[in-house]
Amino acid sequence: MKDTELHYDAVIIGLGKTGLSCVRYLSHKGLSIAVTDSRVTPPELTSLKKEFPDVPVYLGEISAQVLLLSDQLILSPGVSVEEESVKLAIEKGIPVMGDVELFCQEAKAPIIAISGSNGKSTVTTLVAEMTQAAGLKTRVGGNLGTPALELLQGAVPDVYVLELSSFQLETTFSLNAHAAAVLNVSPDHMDRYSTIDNYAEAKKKIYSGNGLMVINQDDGYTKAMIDDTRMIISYSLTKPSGNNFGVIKENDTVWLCQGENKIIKQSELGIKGKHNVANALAAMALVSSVNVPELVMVDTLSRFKGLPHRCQWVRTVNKVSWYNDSKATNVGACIASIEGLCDVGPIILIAGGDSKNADLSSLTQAVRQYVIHVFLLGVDAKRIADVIGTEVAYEFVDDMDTAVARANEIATPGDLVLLAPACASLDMYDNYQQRGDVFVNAVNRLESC
Ligand code: UMA
Ligand code: ADP
Repeated sequence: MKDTELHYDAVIIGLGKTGLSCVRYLSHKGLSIAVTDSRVTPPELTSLKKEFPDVPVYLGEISAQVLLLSDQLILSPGVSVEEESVKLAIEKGIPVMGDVELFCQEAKAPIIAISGSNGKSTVTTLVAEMTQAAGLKTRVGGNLGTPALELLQGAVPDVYVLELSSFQLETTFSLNAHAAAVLNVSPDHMDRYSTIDNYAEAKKKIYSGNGLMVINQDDGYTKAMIDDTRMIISYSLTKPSGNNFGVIKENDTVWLCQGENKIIKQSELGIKGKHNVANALAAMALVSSVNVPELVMVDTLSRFKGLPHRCQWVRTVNKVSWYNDSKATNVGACIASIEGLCDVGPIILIAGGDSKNADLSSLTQAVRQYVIHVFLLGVDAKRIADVIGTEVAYEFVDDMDTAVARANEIATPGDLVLLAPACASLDMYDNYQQRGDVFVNAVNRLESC
């Protein structure tokens, strides 16, 4: 048969984790499908060939010719709707959706949905730990790692907890979350969005439907998303009003509260830093929608010590503390990291990588205030140097081992060396985990004297 005579019920664009989960889901439904990916050897090619040897695969480009053979397109989050061939298919009237849309059309349990530039994985994990500890059968995934469609397997749970990226939200239309939060909006993925307003607009889609809106009162972008006709619970790092979540300071003690009700002291949280107080408040506000008891919230918040590669203490060598925040992949996260750890001591910062075309200027103030020396690596090292200026010393290094060795040479007792790159890792590493591991291994090789 010639290509022109071919027809598919769906073409799946992208053969990463998401693409493979869509193949499994749609094949099971008996649809005729094909897969395409711009890469010649996409990550899940071997699994696809093994599990679905008969599914046609078009590699090396996303060709409009292939897309036009289909009734609908299922787009992976790593591919933009602005991709030329996808745009052309949309113009021809072919519907485009993502895996989360397919999930929403089928999900039979309430969804708690979390987005934001930073803190998503931490809050998603906290929420899931809380609902689970409260006895609710919980399935957790989405941008966190397990593709949403895989959560549909097996018995229907009591609650789904989904981390959703702006990319996933762009191609989702049927979400009606039981409770949802955009934790914050700061510049990220500016290689995919023309303005930060466009990026915030994509995130706002998480509030579609009529569920509870959880709003961060301290973030201008999320505050602007409030719909007064809806049920709203807000949180803030200030004294809360009404039934909202916030903090109350009493002498030297900071309490996380709902209204006047003091729930847990900041010092008792397993996760550290001001940004994590906000994360804890967001998690409590979200699980209040499914009646998780306060005791369960408190127990989870004191037990949960944070996810790997997020502001993680690695080691103290010669009275210098080393922290790994490889997941600080944008400017907002890097600033939160610096401000969260500034009490530990003067900071020697290791930063750089792929800035994703972000405006880096907001780094200047935090670096000048708390950082004594910066080591810069990666493709956008020079862009960061430009915003630091001459007030703080910086050096360019070729790799992480050199950054660690040089930081070790100049650090004096009481200093803190922090890997918080403010950039994605993909110019030098497979992912942020590998970057963090390279850092941790180098730190573990340092000798104490
Ligand atoms: N790609 C191509 N050509 C293609 C398809 C993809 O070059 O034809 C590239 C993309 O540009 C991207 C990479 O391949 O750099 C992966 O894209 P993908 O859509 O195949 O990704 P998946 O493996 O399916 O993983 C996705 C999420 N990845 C992205 O959104 C880029 C994962 O989030 C998520 O865990 C997974 O689905 C399950 O839901 C990762 C992520 O980095 C952690 N997310 C971004 C973030 O958190 O900032 C949004
Ligand atoms: P995400 O999944 O959105 O990337 P994570 O929970 O993995 O978020 O945290 C990544 C990094 O973002 C952390 O290591 C920290 O540097 C920063 N961060 C976490 N929570 C917040 C927050 N609420 N506000 C600002 N930065 C944060």
